[in-house]
Amino acid sequence: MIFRPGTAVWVEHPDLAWAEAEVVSTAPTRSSAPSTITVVLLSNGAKVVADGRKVLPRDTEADLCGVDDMTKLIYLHEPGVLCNLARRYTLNEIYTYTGRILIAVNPFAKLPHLYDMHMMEQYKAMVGENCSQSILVSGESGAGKTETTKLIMRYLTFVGGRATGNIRSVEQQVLESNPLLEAFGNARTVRNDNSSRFGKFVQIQFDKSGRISGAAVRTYLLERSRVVQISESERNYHCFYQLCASGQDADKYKLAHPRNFNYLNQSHTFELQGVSDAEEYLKTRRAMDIVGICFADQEATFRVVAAILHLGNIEFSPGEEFDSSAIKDEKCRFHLQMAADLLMVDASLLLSTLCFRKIKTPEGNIIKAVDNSSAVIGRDALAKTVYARLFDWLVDNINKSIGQDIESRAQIGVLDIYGFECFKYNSFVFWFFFLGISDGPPLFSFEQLCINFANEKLQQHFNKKPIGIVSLLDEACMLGKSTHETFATKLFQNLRTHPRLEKPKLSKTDFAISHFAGKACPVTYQTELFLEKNRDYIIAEHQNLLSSSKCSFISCLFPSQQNDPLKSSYKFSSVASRFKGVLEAIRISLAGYPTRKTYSEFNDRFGLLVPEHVDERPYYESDYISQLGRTKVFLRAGQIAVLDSRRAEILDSAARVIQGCLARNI
Ligand code: AD9
Ligand code: MG
Repeated sequence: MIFRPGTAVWVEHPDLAWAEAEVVSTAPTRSSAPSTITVVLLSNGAKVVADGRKVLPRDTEADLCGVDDMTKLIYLHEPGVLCNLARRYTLNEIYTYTGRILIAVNPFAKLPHLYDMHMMEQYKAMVGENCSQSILVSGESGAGKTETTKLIMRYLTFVGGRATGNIRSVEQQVLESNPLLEAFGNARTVRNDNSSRFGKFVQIQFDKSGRISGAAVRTYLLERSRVVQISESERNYHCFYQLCASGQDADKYKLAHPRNFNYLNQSHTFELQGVSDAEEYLKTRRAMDIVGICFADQEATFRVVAAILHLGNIEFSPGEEFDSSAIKDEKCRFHLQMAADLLMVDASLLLSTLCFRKIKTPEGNIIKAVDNSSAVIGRDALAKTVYARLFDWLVDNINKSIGQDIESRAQIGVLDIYGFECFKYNSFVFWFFFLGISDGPPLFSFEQLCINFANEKLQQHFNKKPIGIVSLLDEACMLGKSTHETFATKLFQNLRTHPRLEKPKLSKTDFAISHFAGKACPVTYQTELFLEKNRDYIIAEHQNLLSSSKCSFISCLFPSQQNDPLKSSYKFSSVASRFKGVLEAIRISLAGYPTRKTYSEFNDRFGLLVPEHVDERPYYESDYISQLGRTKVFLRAGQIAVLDSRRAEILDSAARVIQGCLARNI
């Protein structure tokens, strides 16, 4: 686009992202070289030479308070959008529409006036068109998705509530499912003190009169690795710290400060600013009461949480035999006994489950000792599995107790997933790399691939190919002989030419994807545990151990496979393919005609472009205007700038004519 001197523009700026400027001159373009534009910055009067491609038109007539819908912006480009959001943000107007999308800017402060009864009443007007709807909350980690989801749920329970005052009403149960799931599924990360480590889809069901009649909560891909492994300045799931701070209950389970437990002391962050874990524990118990989890089940739940902490403190040393392992010392024996007692299983069976493995051979089964590092891996696998089953049990219980309205035809679904994660640029992982503490660039795991993949789908920038990473992974998992090496080889063979897949030079089995999260973000993944994690299976010994528990709560978490007709079939189910279910639920329609103006607004601004003023080309030509509606003109992105530049040309030449006339007359 050609800018004439004096045109108001935005230029890219290293500190401010975009700065307001005015064009001074444009260097003539030679051949295919990009043009350069000299501009003067409004902030300090400095002259800057900018790349012509990084200069965008600026609307000098824009309202200083901003507009409540981005589609009202004259220029719908990055600086226009950011400037509008910034203007509104200073006025505590954190919500802005973009057609059917609502943008929320995280205020990091309580703004109660936005959510009070008075405000909710104002939005109560429409009981809708009696058809189901979905709300998708998307954004980077820490952007405010979960808080927004909770506000949406609060609003929906307000408009659809029965106002019975009953503390165990459906709407109250729906609301209280949030703190409960957060206690078990949220944790502190470098980006967010209360980061969701699972995806959540809540369907609120309404009856014919528009009242809430039931709800269903579905969760996706809890980050299991966090149970046994946490990075510096992060925390494990909140419930562990809550239980440790619970006073009497902690004593009952022989728990102490989190620093005493391997699963919590890998990071030195034990407390959260402004949060009392003891108080949070009481809130979690209260939420369990409201959701309808009986006292005995609440006790069993926390017994399992305590058992996991003790399990993590069972350490091993090399056994007497070659490549075998034994419990390290008396302290570890105490934790073994505690874990076994809390899980109500036999302590020696627990120990042998960790130190031995049954191997099938053509000659029959043999029992083989495992070395101490394999025993640790087995211990961690057991802790992760138990925790994941406990989490699933909580979700099932919430659903059972809230109850489903199977007759409901109108539902509102709210999807809250974890945000895009790439710590390379701004996290401790990056800095550790520089400081030499870590021995390589940050590598990411299977969970991050699923998270980032889902976020890409949200952005509609991932071109799904018939053969993709997930389908290759599923195929590898179905073939018994596959290893992560064969999977990586297959991946590079099949997707060799994919522009967004790269093979890092120093590894045969890692792969890098250039994700799109608003900007290109290259992320390197390690395939080592991909197959194992995707298979979602449980080690047979672990299954046998836990289904032998004398506590029915625990044995029910691990129903015996033989008694379960569904499980005994060899049907393959992969974590990644189930996750693609959630992806299919996602529909974002990108507006094809983002700029909308009423005919009168359009005529006020561009009326002077009508044919008699310009040339014989028709005014409403398809180059400019993509669609004409009944009351509005719909334009493709960028078309307003083209029209504006023609308008400026005409105004300029008109001004020259007037100046000429005036000069002659003077
Ligand atoms: V993650 O992908 O789960 O790591 P979210 O869910 O996007 O992330 P979250 O909703 O947890 O972020 O918000 C992070 C923090 O921002 C909250 O703990 C609040 O302190 C803050 N926040 C977010 N939205 C609001 C709001 N509407 N009002 C006030 C907010 N504070
Ligand atoms: Mg969240």
